[in-house]
Amino acid sequence: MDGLWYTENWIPGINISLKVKTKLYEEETPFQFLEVLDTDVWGKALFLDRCIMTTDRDEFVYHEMITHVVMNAHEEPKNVLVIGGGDGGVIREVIKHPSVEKAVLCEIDEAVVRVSKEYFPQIAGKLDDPKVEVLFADGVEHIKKNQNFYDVIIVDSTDPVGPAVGLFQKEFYQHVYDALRDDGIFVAQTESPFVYPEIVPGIFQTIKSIFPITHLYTAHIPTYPGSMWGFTMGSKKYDPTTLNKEDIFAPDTKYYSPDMHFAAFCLPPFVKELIGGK
Ligand code: SPD
Repeated sequence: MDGLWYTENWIPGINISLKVKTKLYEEETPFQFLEVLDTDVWGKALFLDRCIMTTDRDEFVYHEMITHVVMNAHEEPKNVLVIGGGDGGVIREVIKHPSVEKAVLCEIDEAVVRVSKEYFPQIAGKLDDPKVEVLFADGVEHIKKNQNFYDVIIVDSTDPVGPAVGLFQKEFYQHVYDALRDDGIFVAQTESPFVYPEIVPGIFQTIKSIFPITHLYTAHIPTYPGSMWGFTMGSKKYDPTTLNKEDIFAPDTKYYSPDMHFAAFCLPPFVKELIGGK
């Protein structure tokens, strides 16, 4: 291959390589290795510990789909917590919902916020909105201290290695349940059913053991392993699969729509089998 390429190892035998124009920034933070690259095809890309977190070109898919499915399911989300998500993409989508009074971002690594504001203003640009509070803290500790408070919790973590390991454990999901109000709903990014079939079922079953309503849904994110990406939501009351299509709010979105809301829950048989469904 000619030129400069950056490779992320997905699993043994599968990598993704992006052709790179230049490296714009790198920093060894107290939590992870952060890089910003300018790529030929994907625009600027943010990497943490050598994994793609977001790119200019496909970030909208992930940020819209992790946000609007649960935000629409809740009748009137006022207090919303985003754990992780320091690039600000989820917050940008959350505050499009007029019912939101306060959106808290709890990001453990201030460098992610600082660097995203500088290199990804179109993603991070709403982090200074007056409705937004940014906390540089451990999400696990934050939810332990805020029981029965949030309407919606969105867990926009890195993969279950490094600083995010605790965000995939049963104890954490129980704290999320406790931090939600009686009609609260949460969603987490839960990896690729295609590339990580050994971890997706365990995460799904753990969430299902805590929440009365649990669904896995997917979206197609070209730069994430396998492209087909999974999200798992757990809810105390609202079921996003039974909404009225006319009530679905898709605020200036490019991937999410009323049709995509329902389509995302249509799973191919191999994914249903993976999570023990029919
Ligand atoms: N394998 C990549 C998973 C990353 C999920 N979080 C991305 C952060 C984007 N806001």
